[in-house]
Amino acid sequence: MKNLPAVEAASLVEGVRQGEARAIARAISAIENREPGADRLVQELFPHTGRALLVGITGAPGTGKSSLVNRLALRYRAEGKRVGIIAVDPTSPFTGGALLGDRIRMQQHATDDGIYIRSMATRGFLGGLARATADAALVLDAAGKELVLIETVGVGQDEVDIVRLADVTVLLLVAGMGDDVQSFKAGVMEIADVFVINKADRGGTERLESELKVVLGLGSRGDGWRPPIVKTVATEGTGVAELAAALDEYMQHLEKAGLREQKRLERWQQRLLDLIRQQALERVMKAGVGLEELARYARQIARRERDPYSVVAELLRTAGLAE
Ligand SMILES: Nc1nc2c(ncn2[C@@H]2O[C@H](COP(=O)(O)OP(=O)(O)O)[C@@H](O)[C@H]2O)c(=O)[nH]1
Ligand SMILES: [Mg+2]
Repeated sequence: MKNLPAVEAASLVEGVRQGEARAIARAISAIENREPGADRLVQELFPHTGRALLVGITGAPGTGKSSLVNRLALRYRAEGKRVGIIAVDPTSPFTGGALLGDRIRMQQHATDDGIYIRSMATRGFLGGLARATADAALVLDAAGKELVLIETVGVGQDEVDIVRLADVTVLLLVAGMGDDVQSFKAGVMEIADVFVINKADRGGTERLESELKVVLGLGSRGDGWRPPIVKTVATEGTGVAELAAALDEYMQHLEKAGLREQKRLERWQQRLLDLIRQQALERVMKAGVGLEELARYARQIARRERDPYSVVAELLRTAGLAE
């Protein structure tokens, strides 16, 4: 594990606040790699955060998330807003197509200081991915990005956790991609504030829209918001203005209903729980309990040689977390 020296940390804080791309990159790497000093860095950046709007963009691989994020970013840039992009798409860095897409996107924005793009490694996090992403978003917030777009694949608990830290969440669907509305995990459906049917240049869009309307019509949300459906052609930028308007409307709805603060509090409460869980787990692992030891305990418990509670009590004691 690398180390983040205090001197470097101090200059990083300054660099990030100036919006310097190199400092932002270094800070996010320190967070990703869990370098000693990374928590401290986030602590020092924290008072300079709280202004960015976090937009989560989720959907199955290939639905056009990257393309849409790209278009949204261009639109916000045209309005003079500074934009940060975090791509947490595990298919992104490893598959040729997506990588190419990301490269093109990088080049397009390479000369623009007002935009910063980062993809997050998605392996070896033991559930810490949501935390790393949340902290990366804080870095971009401290760097003065007014919008932080977070692209994530809409599967798995990690992704749901990531999406939960956004102020507003967009779910992309595409007609005929097998992501039939009924088959969608309830969790993902509930999480989306705005639905996008992308690739509207292809057939089946109307049908998917009416199916979606039926499903959405079945339930009502506690916050009184009726999630709109926006049709887009991300590759051409069609519908992107409507999407931006829908995001605005949602934020205004929250404001009017007096819910913005409440949502923020709920999010921090959730993040506190995540942090406690994560740090306790890290402490236990640092005390030498790895996957092998866990497997050994699991065997003992399965054979009824031990019970799970005494094992956990022992682990917490080993980590110095219990008497
Ligand atoms: N026809 C059509 N193709 C699209 C549209 N949006 C994205 N694509 C294509 O779909 C593929 C996947 O897009 P990408 O943005 O990488 O999807 P992601 O995996 O969700 O990030 C790429 O080849 C895009 O060019 C669209 O609106 N219409
Ligand atoms: Mg992508």
